Amino acid sequence: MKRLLSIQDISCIGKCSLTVALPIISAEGVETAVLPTAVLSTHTAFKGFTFRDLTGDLRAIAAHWKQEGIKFDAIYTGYLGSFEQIEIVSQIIEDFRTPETLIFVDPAMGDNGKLYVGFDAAFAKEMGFLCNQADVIVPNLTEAAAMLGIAYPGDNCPREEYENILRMLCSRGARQALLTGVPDGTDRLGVLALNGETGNFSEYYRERIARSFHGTGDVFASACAGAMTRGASLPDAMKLAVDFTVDSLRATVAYPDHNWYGVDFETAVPALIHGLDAILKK
Ligand code: PXL
Repeated sequence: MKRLLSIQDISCIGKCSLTVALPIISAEGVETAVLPTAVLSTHTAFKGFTFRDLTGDLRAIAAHWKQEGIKFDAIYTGYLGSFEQIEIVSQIIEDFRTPETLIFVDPAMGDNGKLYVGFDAAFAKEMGFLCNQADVIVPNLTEAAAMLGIAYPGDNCPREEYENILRMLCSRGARQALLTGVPDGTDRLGVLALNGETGNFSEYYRERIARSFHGTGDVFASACAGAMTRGASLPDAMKLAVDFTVDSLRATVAYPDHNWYGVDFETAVPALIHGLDAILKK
């Protein structure tokens, strides 16, 4: 069985980061080890959340794994809370990566043109350096623009602009870059990816669901990272992950009194498993 290490916070309530990555990637048939970077009572969209920083533990945990000879087939990083955490995570990636390890970085920092509470342009630049070490990165437009230090392009610019953003991200070092939240006309939304080694673009769109929830990017990234760890290509994994995200959103809004803080991805897990099986049998 493949083993993936997921490095991000654990928000006890909120359905994002590790509470999303663990169930989704496990369901995809991948052992999911975790390195929790912080414990929060809720994600940061709630008011008054508690925050226990675990930065001081990260190096010792990784050193113990080294001593035990533990290896990972993939390392998937998400929300990170400080410059120091980015630096430590970058070091852990270098210490544990082999030519076969999949390094998958979701620079979870913002959405809809705004960075989350506590992040600024300098932090985004630092996250950009982590992305340069990765095999696959999956920023949304807000995160990509912030890392490149360009203005948020909005979500109705010409397609060439999205392609240029991907070229810039790959030219900095990421082997494959994928943009989430890319529009296709007014009523479709999806992902556009560039394989920096072949120069090939791939894309996949579904109907736009006019609601947004926290953690949706984590649902997408987890499904995509897990599928790639099983051996799916990025074009196959991203389709699977977009369908899973749309299914999760649909399941959420189907309830009149649905959560405002996260998506009901749990309902969509059976279809995710079948979809991944179909890809692996191709
Ligand atoms: O990736 C979403 C996320 C993860 N972790 C924390 C967050 C958020 C989004 O707000 O606050 C702590």
